[in-house]
Amino acid sequence: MLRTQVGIIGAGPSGLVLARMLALRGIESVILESQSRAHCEQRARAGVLEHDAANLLEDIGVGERLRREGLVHEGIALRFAGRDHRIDMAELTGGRTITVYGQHEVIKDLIAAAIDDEQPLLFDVENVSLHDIESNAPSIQYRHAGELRTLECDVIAGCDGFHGVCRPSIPANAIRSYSRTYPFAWLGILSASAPASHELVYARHERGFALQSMRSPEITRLYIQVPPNDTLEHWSDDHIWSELNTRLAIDGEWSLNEGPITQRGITPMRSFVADPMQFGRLFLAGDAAHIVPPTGAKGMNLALADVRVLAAALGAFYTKGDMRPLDAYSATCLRRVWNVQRFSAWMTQLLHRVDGDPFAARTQLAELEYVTSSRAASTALAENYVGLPFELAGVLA
Ligand code: RFL
Ligand code: PHB
Repeated sequence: MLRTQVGIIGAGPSGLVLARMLALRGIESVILESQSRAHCEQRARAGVLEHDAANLLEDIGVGERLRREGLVHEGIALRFAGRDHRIDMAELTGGRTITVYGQHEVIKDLIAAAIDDEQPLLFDVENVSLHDIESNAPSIQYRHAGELRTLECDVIAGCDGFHGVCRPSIPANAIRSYSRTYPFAWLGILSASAPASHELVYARHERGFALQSMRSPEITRLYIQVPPNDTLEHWSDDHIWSELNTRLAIDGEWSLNEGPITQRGITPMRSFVADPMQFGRLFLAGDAAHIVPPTGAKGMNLALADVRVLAAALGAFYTKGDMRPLDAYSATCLRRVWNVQRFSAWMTQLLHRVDGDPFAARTQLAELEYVTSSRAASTALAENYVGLPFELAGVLA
């Protein structure tokens, strides 16, 4: 039998950052992760850190490589009707920026720091199950290295992503979920070639959405909108490049730098919120509690915002015996979650093609023209994209 204060399930951004923030407050935790370390460190996912998310990683002591290798961007381009329209985010938000740094790089830095600090962190854990979550003494059962074990704790943090075991451990009548699926998915590739633009390009085209992002000055990350049930077998390399070239075409000089495709995948798009994000002594954070479509680049950022609230609430619980911030955890997080859902759904409808809806196509173009010509509308996009401050009170009051 093992004991800790906080049992954390999942070593994604939310679980690893939570453990670190707790350790900095003198609170013990154990992280249980079902995948191998190599798998966690290689999974290609998010790429954009909001202004305050990058600062948070620096504040908790894992910002050294991020500051050295991360690419700070002051603007993004919206590309439509053959032209680029730059949104100068820094100028519109009083100097706030985003940092382009792959999620798997964040994960590598967090795992290295956890190991340096002797943070208990088990990979390749199987058969995880939660017990007595309504009591003050919940526990987690799991199998590791062939042995069945039990971890007793005061609190469980469910940081195990959308397909994890934590959310389904909450009785169905104690949780409500809200969801929306979209009639499209994203096909994403990594190309071993230099990005053709040094800022992100979000393109709206009659044939569908396309995005040019990057991972480094040598690696381009590209996405295209595809039908929801599409599979990679339909997409030869030539087909992918020709579609990217068509959708990202612009009047005048511009062409993509094509290179070897080193990774590819298709991601379905959904919006999802579980309410409440807590039940008894189980607290859900990150993708375990909510999913946003990737158009706003918000998933990892929202996960970090959740665990920041949870770490502070657990701090109040352990140092002062004050349960109130923990009791308010879900309500505190959901304010930000719904605002980010709103923004992500808005960005999605602004840029994607909806088959058979010419009216939507025309209002979409009108909205893009408005967003790129009105300072008020550009500012609304910019302040949400770089991320609203973690303390929302002053913004949404
Ligand atoms: P994660 O990262 O899914 O981590 C959950 C961890 O839990 C483990 N796990 C379990 N462990 C133990 N027992 C079990 N039963 C378990 N079940 C699962 C998993 O192996 C995993 O290690 O969730 P977390 O920490 O909440 O982090 C969320 C983010 O990963 C996610 O929101 C982002 O990747 C979303 N996202 C983006 N977010 C951004 O902020 N900016 C972006 O630019 C951005 N782009 C993206 C994205 C996600 C994408 N995909 C592939 C979904 C682009 C894409 C294509
Ligand atoms: C990425 O670089 O992977 C990326 C960038 C912006 C998004 C989504 C993904 O909106």
